[in-house]
Amino acid sequence: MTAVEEHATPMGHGRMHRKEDARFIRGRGTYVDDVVLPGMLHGAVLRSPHAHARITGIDVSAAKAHPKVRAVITGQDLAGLDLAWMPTLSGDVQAVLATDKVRFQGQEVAFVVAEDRYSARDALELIDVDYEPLPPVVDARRALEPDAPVIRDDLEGRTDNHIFDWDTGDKAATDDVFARADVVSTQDMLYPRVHPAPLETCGAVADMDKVTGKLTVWTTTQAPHAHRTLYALVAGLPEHKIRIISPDIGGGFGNKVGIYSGYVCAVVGSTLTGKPVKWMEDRSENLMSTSFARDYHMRGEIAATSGGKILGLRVTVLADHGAFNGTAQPTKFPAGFFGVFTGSYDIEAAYCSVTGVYTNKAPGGVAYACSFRITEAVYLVERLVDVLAYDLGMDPAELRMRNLLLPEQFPYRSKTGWEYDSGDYPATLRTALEMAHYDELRAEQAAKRERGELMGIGLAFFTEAVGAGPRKHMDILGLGMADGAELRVHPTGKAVLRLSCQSQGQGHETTFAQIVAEELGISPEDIDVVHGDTDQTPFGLGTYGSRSTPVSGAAAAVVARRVRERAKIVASAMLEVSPHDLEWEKGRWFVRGDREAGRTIQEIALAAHGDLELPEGIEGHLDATCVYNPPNLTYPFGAYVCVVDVDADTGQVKVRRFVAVDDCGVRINPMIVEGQVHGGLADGVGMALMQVMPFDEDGNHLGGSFMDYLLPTSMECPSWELGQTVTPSPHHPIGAKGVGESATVGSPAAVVNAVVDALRPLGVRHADMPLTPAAVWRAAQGSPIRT
Ligand code: PCD
Repeated sequence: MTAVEEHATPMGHGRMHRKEDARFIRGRGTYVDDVVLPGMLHGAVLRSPHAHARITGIDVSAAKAHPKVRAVITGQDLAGLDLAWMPTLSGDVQAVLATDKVRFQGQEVAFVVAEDRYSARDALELIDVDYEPLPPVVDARRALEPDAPVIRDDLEGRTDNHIFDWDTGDKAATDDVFARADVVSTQDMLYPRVHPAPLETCGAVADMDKVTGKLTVWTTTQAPHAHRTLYALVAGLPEHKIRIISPDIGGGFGNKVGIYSGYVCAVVGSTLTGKPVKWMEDRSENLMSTSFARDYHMRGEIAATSGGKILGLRVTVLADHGAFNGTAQPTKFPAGFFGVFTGSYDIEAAYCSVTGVYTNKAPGGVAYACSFRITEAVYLVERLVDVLAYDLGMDPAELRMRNLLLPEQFPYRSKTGWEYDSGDYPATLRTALEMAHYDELRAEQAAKRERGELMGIGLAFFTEAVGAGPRKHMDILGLGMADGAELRVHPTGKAVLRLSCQSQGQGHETTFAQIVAEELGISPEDIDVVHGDTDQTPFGLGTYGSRSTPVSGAAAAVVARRVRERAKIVASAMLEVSPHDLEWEKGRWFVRGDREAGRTIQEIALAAHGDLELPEGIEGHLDATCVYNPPNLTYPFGAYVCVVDVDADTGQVKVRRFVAVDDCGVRINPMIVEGQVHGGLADGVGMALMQVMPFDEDGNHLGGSFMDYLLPTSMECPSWELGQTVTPSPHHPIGAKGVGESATVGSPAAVVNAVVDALRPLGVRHADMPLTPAAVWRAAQGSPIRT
C-alpha cells in the first residue's frame, strides 16, 4: 500500500488514519485529570493497611483541623446518608467507605477533601484509625474450609465465604462419554489474578450545582449511561439531574466499567462543600484497589478416542472474587461467558461447574479484555487440547484440524447452548499454519532438539462470543443490553452521529463515521461522532466485552439506513417519480434505467430542509434514531501460532515469532483492527510470561507498582505477523463481529503452549502462568512449584 492510498479517505469501510489522533498526537486530548473547574477542591482516599481487620474507632479531628482541609468523610458519615454501601455489578454490595471491617489491603476507609491534592494527601496521615486485626483468607481453597474466618459477616445470615455455584452442560451425558473414552487427560491450571493497568488511572471530577440541583460528573467510565442510572438509583438523585461526561480516556480494558468508591466520595464531597471535587487515583492505588481479573483455579478433563477424536470436556473451577463480588457480566451469568469453554471443537458432551468464593483481596472478576471470562475458557480448552496431544503423542495442529467445527455446521449450537453464528475454522487454521511455515518450523525444532536447544511452537484456536447482548437473555442490574444511536443530517449534508457507547482508545470517532459513510456515501470527514456525554447521547450500556461494533455498530448502520430510506422519499418528490422507481448507489438515489436522473445525499438533505413539497408521511429533515437489540452475539475466531526460544540455564523465554490470523467478519477499518490485535497480543505475552498480582499470606498486596507488576514492552514482543480470513456475521447489519479482545483471549494459550512445547524434551507437560524465568527454570528442573 502506498502512502497516498493510506491517506486517502475511504467513502466507507477501509484503511483510514484515526480522526481522533489529530488531537491525541498533539497532546490536545482532554482526560479527566485535565478538567479544572473554578474553585475545584481535591479528594484523597485513606486506605486500609490490613487485609482483614475490625475497625474499632476513627479519629478525624486532627485532619479536620488541617488549615487546607474542607471536609473529612468516614463510613459512618456515609451511613448517615445511606451511602456507606453501594451495589456492585453482580448484585452484591460493596463498602464505599468501611464502617465495620476492612476486607482487603487498600480498602477505602476515609476521604479527605482539601484545597489542593498535596494537602489532601498530607491530611490522610492525620487520621487515626484503630484496627483490630483478623486472620486473613488469601487462598481460594482455604476460603471454603469450614473453619475459615467469615469475610462477609455484613451479609445477614452469612456463615461461610461461598458466593455461588453455577453449572452448565449435561453432566450425565458427559460422564457417559468419559466412561467410553480411550483416553482421558486431566490437568489442573491456574489463570492468575491480573490487572488491566490502563495508562490513565481511574478518577472523577464531581460538581453538584446546589442551585439547579444538577450533578455533573466527569469520570473515567466505559459506560456513562449505566453509571448515570446507578447514581440515580443508589443516591436517590433524579436521573435527569445527573450528567455523566466521559471525556477522552487513556485505556479502559474493563478497569473503567464499574463504579468505584472514589467516584461516590467525590460526589458526596462536592455535595457537602458546594464546590467541584476532583479525585484521581495514583498508580499504586489503581493496582491495589480498582479491578482485578481472572484468578480462576481450573481443573480440566478431556476425553478422546485413541485416534484423537475429542469426545467430551469436564471442568471444575474455583473462582476467587475477592472481598466483594464486583464482577462485571450480564446478570444471569455468574461465571460470565465461561460456558463457551467447549471452544472451537465438535464434541459430544460437556459439563462444567464453577464455585465463586470471597477472599481478603480487592474485588475481582472484572472483564479485563476477556469478553466475560472467555479468556479463561479459551486458555483452559487450548491447554487441554495440547495436553491431550502430548498424551496421545500427536501433533497439536493435526489434533486441532481433526476436531475443528466445519463450515457446514454453522450456525452451530454448542453443547452448552451457545449459537455460533458463522465460521470456516479449518481455513483459518490452514492460513495460520501456512503463514508460519509450520512444517519447516517443526523440522527446525527437531534439528535444534538434537543439539539440545529448546525451541517451542505453540498453537491456539479460539472462538469468542461478543456483543452482549440480546435483551431477552442479557442485562446488567436489570438494564437490558440494547444500544441507541441517533443520526442527524444537516442541510448541507454534513452529519452528526450520537452514540451510547464510549471509546477508550479504540478509535470510534473514525470507525463509526466510516459505518455511516459506507451506508450513505457521506465522507467520514463530514460525520462527527458524539459520545461519552449522557446529556448528548441516547441511552445504551457502554463499551466492554467488545460489544460496541456488534451492538452500537449495528445501531449506527441501521440508523443510517433509516436516513437513506427517508432520503429516498424526499428524492422521489424531487425527481417526481415513485420511490419504487429509485435505485441506490453509494451517495445517491437515481431513477432506475436512467442513471443521469439522480440526486446526491447532500442535495436531498438540502431539499429536506427547504421549501420542497414533501410527500405524505415525511415531515422534513432526514434525521433518524434507532435502538438496536442484537438477535445473538457475534462469534469472532482466530488461529495463532507462537514460536519461542527458551534458555534452559536462565529460564528466559524469547518470543521469536507470532502469527495471528483473526476473523472478525467484515472489517470496518483494517488498520484499526490490526492495532487492536497488536495491543491484545502484547497483553497476552504479558500475562503468559510476566504478570500476576501477588499477595503474601497476610494478604499484603505485592504488586503495587510497575516495578512489581510488569507490563510488556516492545522488547518482549516480536514483530507481529498478521493474517485474516473474513466470515461475515449473518445477523449483523454489516457482517462485522467484535475484535477488541480477541487477541488477549487467544494469545496467552499460544504462548504457554509454545513454552511447554519447548520444554517437552525435559518431560514438561504443563506449567502455570506467568512463565517467568524462575518458573520456567523450575519447570525445567522437574519441579512443579508455582509462582
Ligand atoms: N472494528 C472494526 N471492524 C471490526 C470490528 C471492530 O473496524 N470487524 C473496530 C471498531 O470499530 C473499534 C475497534 O475495532 O474501533 C474495537 O471494536 P470492538 O471489538 O467492537 O470493541 P469495542 O467495544 O469498541 O471496544 C472494547 C474493547 C475492550 S472490551 C477492551 S477490554 C479493549 C479493546 O476494546 N480496551 C481497549 N481495545 C482497546 N483499545 C484501546 N486503545 N484501549 C482500550 O482500553 Mo473490556 O470488557 O473493557 O475488559
